[in-house]
Amino acid sequence: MSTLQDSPTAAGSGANASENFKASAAAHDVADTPPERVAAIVTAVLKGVHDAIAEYDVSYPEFQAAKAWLMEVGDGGEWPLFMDVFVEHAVEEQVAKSQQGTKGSILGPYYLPDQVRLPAKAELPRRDDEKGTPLVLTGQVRDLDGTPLAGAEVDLWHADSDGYYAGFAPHVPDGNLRGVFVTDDEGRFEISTIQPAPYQIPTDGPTGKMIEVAGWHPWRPAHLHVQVRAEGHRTITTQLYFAGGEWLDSDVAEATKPELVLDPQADDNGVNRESYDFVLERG
Ligand code: MBD
Ligand code: FE
Repeated sequence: MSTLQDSPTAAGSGANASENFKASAAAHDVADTPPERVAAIVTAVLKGVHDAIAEYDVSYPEFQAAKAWLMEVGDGGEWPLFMDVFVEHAVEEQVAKSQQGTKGSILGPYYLPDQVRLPAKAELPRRDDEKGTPLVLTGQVRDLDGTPLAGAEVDLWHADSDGYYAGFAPHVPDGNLRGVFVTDDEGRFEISTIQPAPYQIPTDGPTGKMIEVAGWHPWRPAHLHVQVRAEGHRTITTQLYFAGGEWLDSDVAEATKPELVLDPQADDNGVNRESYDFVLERG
Protein backbone atom coordinates (compact mmCIF):
# COMPACT_ATOMS: atom_id res chain seq x y z
CA MET A 1 0.00 0.00 0.00
CA SER A 2 1.18 3.52 -0.63
CA THR A 3 1.38 5.87 2.32
CA LEU A 4 -1.41 8.29 3.10
CA GLN A 5 0.86 11.13 2.11
CA ASP A 6 1.41 10.07 -1.47
CA SER A 7 -2.06 8.65 -2.03
CA PRO A 8 -3.89 10.44 -4.82
CA THR A 9 -6.88 12.42 -3.64
CA ALA A 10 -10.26 12.11 -5.32
CA ALA A 11 -10.03 15.78 -6.30
CA GLY A 12 -6.58 15.25 -7.83
CA SER A 13 -7.54 12.31 -10.01
CA GLY A 14 -10.90 13.93 -10.79
CA ALA A 15 -9.30 17.15 -12.01
CA ASN A 16 -6.92 15.18 -14.23
CA ALA A 17 -9.75 13.10 -15.64
CA SER A 18 -11.81 16.22 -16.37
CA GLU A 19 -8.92 18.03 -18.08
CA ASN A 20 -8.07 14.98 -20.14
CA PHE A 21 -11.68 14.55 -21.20
CA LYS A 22 -12.09 18.20 -22.18
CA ALA A 23 -8.92 17.96 -24.27
CA SER A 24 -10.63 15.30 -26.39
CA ALA A 25 -13.87 17.32 -26.68
CA ALA A 26 -13.64 17.68 -30.47
CA ALA A 27 -14.21 13.93 -30.74
CA HIS A 28 -17.56 14.22 -28.98
CA ASP A 29 -19.27 16.74 -31.26
CA VAL A 30 -22.96 15.90 -31.76
CA ALA A 31 -24.02 19.05 -33.63
CA ASP A 32 -25.84 16.85 -36.16
CA THR A 33 -28.27 15.45 -33.59
CA PRO A 34 -31.72 16.80 -34.58
CA PRO A 35 -33.74 18.81 -32.02
CA GLU A 36 -36.48 16.14 -31.93
CA ARG A 37 -33.96 13.54 -30.78
CA VAL A 38 -32.47 15.87 -28.17
CA ALA A 39 -35.96 16.64 -26.85
CA ALA A 40 -36.98 12.98 -26.77
CA ILE A 41 -33.86 11.84 -24.89
CA VAL A 42 -33.85 14.72 -22.40
CA THR A 43 -37.57 14.23 -21.76
CA ALA A 44 -37.02 10.53 -21.09
CA VAL A 45 -34.14 11.22 -18.68
CA LEU A 46 -36.16 13.85 -16.81
CA LYS A 47 -39.15 11.52 -16.69
CA GLY A 48 -36.95 8.97 -14.93
CA VAL A 49 -36.03 11.59 -12.34
CA HIS A 50 -39.62 12.80 -11.93
CA ASP A 51 -40.89 9.24 -11.59
CA ALA A 52 -38.31 8.45 -8.88
CA ILE A 53 -39.34 11.57 -6.96
CA ALA A 54 -42.97 10.52 -7.07
CA GLU A 55 -42.30 6.85 -6.31
CA TYR A 56 -40.21 7.63 -3.23
CA ASP A 57 -42.00 10.80 -2.16
CA VAL A 58 -38.72 12.74 -2.25
CA SER A 59 -38.65 15.64 0.22
CA TYR A 60 -37.30 19.18 -0.18
CA PRO A 61 -34.24 18.47 2.03
CA GLU A 62 -33.48 15.41 -0.13
CA PHE A 63 -33.89 17.42 -3.32
CA GLN A 64 -31.55 20.17 -2.03
CA ALA A 65 -29.02 17.58 -0.82
CA ALA A 66 -29.04 16.04 -4.29
CA LYS A 67 -28.43 19.46 -5.85
CA ALA A 68 -25.49 20.12 -3.48
CA TRP A 69 -24.06 16.69 -4.26
CA LEU A 70 -24.30 17.24 -8.03
CA MET A 71 -22.36 20.49 -7.57
CA GLU A 72 -19.69 18.62 -5.60
CA VAL A 73 -19.32 16.08 -8.40
CA GLY A 74 -18.60 18.94 -10.80
CA ASP A 75 -16.33 20.86 -8.41
CA GLY A 76 -14.36 17.67 -7.71
CA GLY A 77 -13.99 16.89 -11.41
CA GLU A 78 -15.73 13.56 -10.90
CA TRP A 79 -18.19 13.66 -13.79
CA PRO A 80 -15.93 11.47 -15.98
CA LEU A 81 -15.63 8.97 -13.12
CA PHE A 82 -19.33 8.98 -12.27
CA MET A 83 -20.49 8.73 -15.89
CA ASP A 84 -18.10 5.94 -16.79
CA VAL A 85 -18.81 3.92 -13.66
CA PHE A 86 -22.61 4.21 -13.65
CA VAL A 87 -23.68 5.01 -17.20
CA GLU A 88 -21.11 4.01 -19.80
CA HIS A 89 -21.87 0.28 -19.65
CA ALA A 90 -25.38 0.94 -20.95
CA VAL A 91 -24.00 2.82 -23.97
CA GLU A 92 -21.46 0.06 -24.62
CA GLU A 93 -24.23 -2.56 -24.53
CA GLN A 94 -26.00 -0.65 -27.32
CA VAL A 95 -22.83 -0.48 -29.43
CA ALA A 96 -22.23 -4.19 -28.81
CA LYS A 97 -25.51 -5.05 -30.57
CA SER A 98 -23.93 -4.18 -33.94
CA GLN A 99 -20.38 -5.28 -33.22
CA GLN A 100 -18.88 -8.60 -34.25
CA GLY A 101 -15.58 -10.10 -33.17
CA THR A 102 -14.02 -9.55 -29.76
CA LYS A 103 -16.48 -8.35 -27.13
CA GLY A 104 -16.10 -4.73 -26.11
CA SER A 105 -16.27 -3.10 -22.72
CA ILE A 106 -16.20 0.44 -21.39
CA LEU A 107 -13.34 2.87 -22.01
CA GLY A 108 -13.44 4.38 -18.52
CA PRO A 109 -12.02 7.71 -17.36
CA TYR A 110 -8.32 6.83 -17.41
CA TYR A 111 -7.46 6.40 -21.09
CA LEU A 112 -4.66 8.66 -22.31
CA PRO A 113 -3.84 8.96 -26.02
CA ASP A 114 -0.37 9.12 -27.60
CA GLN A 115 1.49 6.72 -25.33
CA VAL A 116 4.86 5.20 -26.25
CA ARG A 117 4.85 2.97 -29.36
CA LEU A 118 6.44 -0.41 -28.79
CA PRO A 119 7.33 -3.39 -30.99
CA ALA A 120 5.17 -6.52 -31.03
CA LYS A 121 7.24 -8.17 -28.32
CA ALA A 122 8.04 -5.71 -25.53
CA GLU A 123 7.71 -4.80 -21.90
CA LEU A 124 5.14 -2.22 -20.88
CA PRO A 125 6.99 0.75 -19.29
CA ARG A 126 7.32 0.15 -15.56
CA ARG A 127 9.31 1.43 -12.59
CA ASP A 128 12.54 -0.33 -11.67
CA ASP A 129 10.88 -1.48 -8.46
CA GLU A 130 7.43 -2.10 -9.93
CA LYS A 131 5.59 -4.50 -7.61
CA GLY A 132 3.31 -7.28 -8.77
CA THR A 133 3.34 -10.76 -10.25
CA PRO A 134 4.86 -10.76 -13.76
CA LEU A 135 2.28 -11.31 -16.49
CA VAL A 136 2.95 -12.16 -20.12
CA LEU A 137 0.07 -11.82 -22.56
CA THR A 138 0.57 -13.23 -26.04
CA GLY A 139 -1.89 -13.24 -28.90
CA GLN A 140 -2.83 -12.37 -32.43
CA VAL A 141 -4.97 -9.68 -34.02
CA ARG A 142 -7.14 -11.04 -36.84
CA ASP A 143 -9.89 -10.08 -39.20
CA LEU A 144 -13.30 -11.77 -38.85
CA ASP A 145 -12.30 -14.14 -41.68
CA GLY A 146 -9.10 -15.15 -39.91
CA THR A 147 -6.63 -12.94 -41.80
CA PRO A 148 -3.82 -11.83 -39.47
CA LEU A 149 -3.58 -8.06 -39.13
CA ALA A 150 0.05 -6.93 -39.26
CA GLY A 151 0.82 -3.43 -37.98
CA ALA A 152 -2.31 -3.33 -35.80
CA GLU A 153 -2.07 -1.28 -32.60
CA VAL A 154 -2.73 -2.89 -29.23
CA ASP A 155 -3.06 0.10 -26.90
CA LEU A 156 -2.82 -1.19 -23.32
CA TRP A 157 -3.15 0.62 -20.00
CA HIS A 158 -3.75 -0.64 -16.49
CA ALA A 159 -3.47 0.13 -12.80
CA ASP A 160 -0.42 -0.85 -10.75
CA SER A 161 -0.46 -3.47 -8.01
CA ASP A 162 -1.94 -0.88 -5.61
CA GLY A 163 -4.74 0.00 -8.04
CA TYR A 164 -3.37 3.37 -9.19
CA TYR A 165 -3.16 4.70 -12.77
CA ALA A 166 -0.30 6.80 -14.19
CA GLY A 167 -1.57 10.27 -15.06
CA PHE A 168 -4.18 10.19 -12.28
CA ALA A 169 -2.06 9.52 -9.19
CA PRO A 170 0.85 11.91 -8.58
CA HIS A 171 3.17 9.25 -7.14
CA VAL A 172 3.04 7.12 -10.31
CA PRO A 173 5.37 8.35 -13.11
CA ASP A 174 3.80 9.50 -16.38
CA GLY A 175 3.43 6.73 -18.91
CA ASN A 176 3.82 3.94 -16.35
CA LEU A 177 2.01 0.77 -17.44
CA ARG A 178 0.80 2.42 -20.64
CA GLY A 179 1.93 1.66 -24.18
CA VAL A 180 0.95 0.87 -27.77
CA PHE A 181 2.21 -2.46 -29.16
CA VAL A 182 2.40 -2.83 -32.93
CA THR A 183 1.70 -6.36 -34.17
CA ASP A 184 4.28 -8.21 -36.28
CA ASP A 185 3.93 -9.67 -39.80
CA GLU A 186 1.67 -12.40 -38.45
CA GLY A 187 -0.46 -10.01 -36.41
CA ARG A 188 1.10 -11.29 -33.22
CA PHE A 189 2.13 -9.57 -29.99
CA GLU A 190 3.83 -10.57 -26.73
CA ILE A 191 3.29 -8.14 -23.87
CA SER A 192 5.25 -8.30 -20.60
CA THR A 193 3.76 -6.49 -17.63
CA ILE A 194 2.57 -7.12 -14.07
CA GLN A 195 -0.80 -8.16 -12.65
CA PRO A 196 -2.90 -5.10 -11.77
CA ALA A 197 -4.83 -4.86 -8.50
CA PRO A 198 -8.57 -4.23 -8.23
CA TYR A 199 -9.54 -0.56 -8.51
CA GLN A 200 -11.28 1.28 -5.69
CA ILE A 201 -13.29 4.39 -6.46
CA PRO A 202 -11.77 7.18 -4.31
CA THR A 203 -13.69 7.13 -1.04
CA ASP A 204 -12.93 10.78 -0.21
CA GLY A 205 -14.87 12.28 -3.14
CA PRO A 206 -18.58 12.73 -3.90
CA THR A 207 -18.89 9.53 -5.98
CA GLY A 208 -17.35 7.50 -3.15
CA LYS A 209 -19.55 9.28 -0.64
CA MET A 210 -22.69 8.40 -2.58
CA ILE A 211 -21.59 4.76 -2.83
CA GLU A 212 -20.93 4.63 0.92
CA VAL A 213 -24.23 6.29 1.85
CA ALA A 214 -26.07 3.83 -0.43
CA GLY A 215 -24.33 0.90 1.28
CA TRP A 216 -22.66 -0.33 -1.92
CA HIS A 217 -19.00 -1.26 -2.42
CA PRO A 218 -16.61 0.94 -4.42
CA TRP A 219 -14.63 -1.77 -6.24
CA ARG A 220 -13.90 -2.81 -9.79
CA PRO A 221 -12.21 -6.19 -10.34
CA ALA A 222 -8.57 -6.12 -11.50
CA HIS A 223 -8.48 -5.45 -15.23
CA LEU A 224 -6.38 -4.60 -18.26
CA HIS A 225 -7.71 -1.91 -20.58
CA VAL A 226 -7.13 -2.52 -24.28
CA GLN A 227 -7.99 -0.64 -27.43
CA VAL A 228 -7.14 -2.51 -30.63
CA ARG A 229 -6.91 -0.48 -33.82
CA ALA A 230 -6.17 -1.63 -37.38
CA GLU A 231 -6.51 0.28 -40.60
CA GLY A 232 -9.80 -0.38 -42.38
CA HIS A 233 -11.24 -2.05 -39.28
CA ARG A 234 -13.58 -1.06 -36.50
CA THR A 235 -11.67 -0.22 -33.34
CA ILE A 236 -12.35 -2.48 -30.37
CA THR A 237 -12.29 -0.96 -26.88
CA THR A 238 -12.39 -3.58 -24.19
CA GLN A 239 -11.10 -4.84 -20.84
CA LEU A 240 -9.66 -8.16 -19.76
CA TYR A 241 -10.32 -9.58 -16.29
CA PHE A 242 -8.88 -12.44 -14.22
CA ALA A 243 -10.63 -15.68 -13.30
CA GLY A 244 -11.24 -15.98 -9.57
CA GLY A 245 -10.47 -12.31 -9.03
CA GLU A 246 -12.20 -10.38 -6.29
CA TRP A 247 -15.24 -8.28 -7.37
CA LEU A 248 -15.47 -10.10 -10.72
CA ASP A 249 -19.14 -10.85 -10.05
CA SER A 250 -20.03 -7.47 -8.56
CA ASP A 251 -18.13 -4.86 -10.59
CA VAL A 252 -19.44 -1.45 -9.50
CA ALA A 253 -19.15 -0.37 -13.16
CA GLU A 254 -21.04 -3.47 -14.46
CA ALA A 255 -18.48 -3.83 -17.23
CA THR A 256 -17.44 -7.50 -17.07
CA LYS A 257 -18.37 -10.12 -19.67
CA PRO A 258 -17.60 -13.84 -19.46
CA GLU A 259 -15.73 -13.75 -22.79
CA LEU A 260 -13.27 -11.24 -21.35
CA VAL A 261 -11.99 -13.27 -18.40
CA LEU A 262 -8.39 -14.51 -18.59
CA ASP A 263 -7.09 -17.45 -16.60
CA PRO A 264 -3.29 -17.06 -16.64
CA GLN A 265 -1.20 -19.98 -15.42
CA ALA A 266 2.13 -19.56 -13.62
CA ASP A 267 5.16 -21.05 -15.40
CA ASP A 268 8.21 -22.53 -13.60
CA ASN A 269 9.58 -19.03 -13.03
CA GLY A 270 6.44 -17.71 -11.39
CA VAL A 271 5.46 -15.73 -14.49
CA ASN A 272 1.73 -15.73 -15.20
CA ARG A 273 1.12 -16.56 -18.85
CA GLU A 274 -2.01 -16.28 -20.94
CA SER A 275 -2.91 -15.90 -24.57
CA TYR A 276 -5.79 -13.88 -25.98
CA ASP A 277 -6.61 -13.07 -29.60
CA PHE A 278 -8.45 -9.98 -30.81
CA VAL A 279 -10.83 -10.24 -33.75
CA LEU A 280 -11.82 -7.06 -35.60
CA GLU A 281 -14.54 -6.53 -38.18
CA ARG A 282 -14.00 -4.45 -41.31
CA GLY A 283 -15.34 -0.95 -41.31
C1 MBD B 1 -11.57 2.44 -13.70
O1 MBD B 1 -10.33 1.93 -13.60
C2 MBD B 1 -12.33 2.06 -14.74
O2 MBD B 1 -11.78 1.20 -15.61
C3 MBD B 1 -13.62 2.54 -14.89
C4 MBD B 1 -14.43 2.11 -16.03
C5 MBD B 1 -14.14 3.42 -13.99
C6 MBD B 1 -13.38 3.82 -12.93
C7 MBD B 1 -12.11 3.33 -12.79
FE1 FE C 1 -9.76 0.87 -15.22
